[in-house]
Amino acid sequence: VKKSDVVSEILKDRLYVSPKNKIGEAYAPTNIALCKYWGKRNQELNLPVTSSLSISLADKGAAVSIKVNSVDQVILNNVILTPDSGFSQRLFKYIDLFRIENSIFFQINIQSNIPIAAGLASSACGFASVIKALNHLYAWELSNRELSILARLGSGSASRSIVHGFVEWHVGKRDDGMDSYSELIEKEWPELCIGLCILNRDEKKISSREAMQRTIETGSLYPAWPAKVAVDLSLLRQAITSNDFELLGRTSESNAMTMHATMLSAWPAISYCLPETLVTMQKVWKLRDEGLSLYFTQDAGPNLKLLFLKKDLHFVVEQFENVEVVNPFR
Ligand code: 2P0
Repeated sequence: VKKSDVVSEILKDRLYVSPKNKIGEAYAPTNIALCKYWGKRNQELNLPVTSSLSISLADKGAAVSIKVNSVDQVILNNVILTPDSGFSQRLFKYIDLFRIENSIFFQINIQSNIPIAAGLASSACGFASVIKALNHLYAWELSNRELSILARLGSGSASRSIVHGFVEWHVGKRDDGMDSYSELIEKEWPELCIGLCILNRDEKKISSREAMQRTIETGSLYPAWPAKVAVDLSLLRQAITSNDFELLGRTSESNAMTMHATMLSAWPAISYCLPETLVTMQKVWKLRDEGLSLYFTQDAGPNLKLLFLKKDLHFVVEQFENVEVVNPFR
């Protein structure tokens, strides 16, 4: 099954019609996984080995506008990208799924307020906002389920960035991935805070795609990963339903540490930690020993995301220099 087969299956006779609107506009929040997506069973369609569960980051994300243009062009945060930039190429390869090449060209204007490729899921909100903007431009009126399947073709984690709130991406069983989509968990948690500890903004040296694949192929601990995810997903659902913050924090932190352990067991081993990452982890553990209800999670980069409740906001901001706080349910 190819990406284009999935697109035709979803859009059917709506594919290749002309844009209905002059401009397509959309916003998508980035998301942070509390139970991670780590490993693909199908690399073409970004089909995961396991389900995953995330929280969308409200106003941290990407706003996109797309309009028909005389040439293909990407403007990222007010800078025109050269056509051969990696970002531009990856984006238009995705756009090509929805047009007959050389028949229509687009200007894509992206405003993103998160560091690109610093392990803060920029591809997640990037592809999610682009598919939502195309949906607006063409007036396809796709459901969130269909949008999440199409966003996944751009980047796995993008399937979780269609909506705000807690989201579960169902692993699915089918080869065409029509049952591998994300869904809102209808539960709000207004006291929940996420603190973004940006320790380094450099582009990462190993992409998630490459790291996942190497972990699957050589990681001696990877076989234990699916069972760990099954347990953690169930604990997280329970934590969310019962507002049990300790359970949410403990499960999220343990899930992230286990994901990184699978990478450490690969060869050559992969570590996204910098010295600052380890120093910050130890600080979290020390504060927790002293009674603070504070946890972290880490993705494919050196930055940590802190999890805590609103009652501890002032203390956390005092303790962690430059932490940027997001309230996902504000
Ligand atoms: C996640 N990550 O669940 C995991 C945890 C990073 C660590 O999804 O190859 O950019 O585009 O499907 O979605 C980052 O990987 O990978 C990611 P592709 P993606 O958030």
